[in-house]
Amino acid sequence: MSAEKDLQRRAFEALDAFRIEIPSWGFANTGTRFGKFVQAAAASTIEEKFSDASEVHRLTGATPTLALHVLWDLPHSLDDVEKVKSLEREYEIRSGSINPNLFQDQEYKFGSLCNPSAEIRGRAVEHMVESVRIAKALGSRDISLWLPDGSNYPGTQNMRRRIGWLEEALQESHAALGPEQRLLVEYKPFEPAFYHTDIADWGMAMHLAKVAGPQARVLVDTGHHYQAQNIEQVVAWLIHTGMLGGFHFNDRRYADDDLTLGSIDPYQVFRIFHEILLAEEDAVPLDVAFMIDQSHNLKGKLEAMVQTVCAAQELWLKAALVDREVLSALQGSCDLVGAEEVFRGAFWKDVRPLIVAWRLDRGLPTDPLDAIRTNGYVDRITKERAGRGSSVSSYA
Ligand code: LRH
Ligand code: MN
Repeated sequence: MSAEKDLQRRAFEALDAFRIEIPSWGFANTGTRFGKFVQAAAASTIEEKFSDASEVHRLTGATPTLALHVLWDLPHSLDDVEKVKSLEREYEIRSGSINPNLFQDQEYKFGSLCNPSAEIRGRAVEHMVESVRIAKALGSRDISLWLPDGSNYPGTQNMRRRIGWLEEALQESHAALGPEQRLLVEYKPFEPAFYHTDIADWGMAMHLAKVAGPQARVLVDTGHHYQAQNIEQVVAWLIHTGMLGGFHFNDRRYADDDLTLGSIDPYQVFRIFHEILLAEEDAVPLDVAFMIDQSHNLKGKLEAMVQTVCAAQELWLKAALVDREVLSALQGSCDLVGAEEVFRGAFWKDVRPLIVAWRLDRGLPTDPLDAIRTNGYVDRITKERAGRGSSVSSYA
């Protein structure tokens, strides 16, 4: 087989294997604490979110599942399951990770699972168990937990006591899991708490996942790191310890900006993908969920989502084509420049012709971004959804 044919074969294999989950809230009107710029085409019903997700999957071939946030997407909890199942059938999109909402109820002012009130902690655990039940009813594997819990001023909370409450709550939540299910623990260094956050970094999340039980893993949101942190090194550690469960991909210039993947530092995503592919080549058992977690405050929601998936496919393929055998030899002989040129060279390689060939071969539009900008779907939903207005207060 010619080198060119072999390259195409490897490229097609990598793209066929690449799947990334999209967040329902990525289609909704979202904003910052300074406000929200409403888009007429934004989705506000669960049906509209499935419709938009289906359009993204139709154009990219890479997004068969939709992440759901319990209170935003199933406000009637288990009573909404049948409706979601019928939408799954209608739009051929499966429900993905189930995300509990432990951050918007007034009673969570001083925390949810870490609240000093045992009564409030109890209700927060009930919501966790309910989220597990919803996931079971939908056939979803992952319950993806992010906790805003923390404090704003030194001396106002007992941080060690809160760790104990958290361990108990996660053990109770883990106990409700079905045999195939997983509990993903997401960490974040700050916001909305600005003095301490109870699950602030990967070490804390890993400890809590281990204490929770054997089906718990750590979720890495790329936006949840201090500027100077080496995220791919965190990923390498989580792979080495068998605790990596998944990612929330987005990009940032400063903090948890939730910008579109690859818009600020595409090389960051490439370096993360390399760690995953390296582990796969080393036959390290991996079961990693790729998910997008962004808020499209200014870009058109569909456009931003399609742009994100295309960028992720491109960065995944660049990383997949790193010659890791040659790289390993150069690393072993400490040929620094040689190794760097092989590694960064792959990042600089233009893989778009290979992606176009794959899309053609798979009956997908060769340019999904141009397709969503011109195929009339956005115009149609803009008309259908116009004049509805949207609350400018809550996040999504
Ligand atoms: C918190 C977070 C979390 C989601 C939310 C929408 O910053 O990353 O994963 O629940 O964004
Ligand atoms: Mn996240």
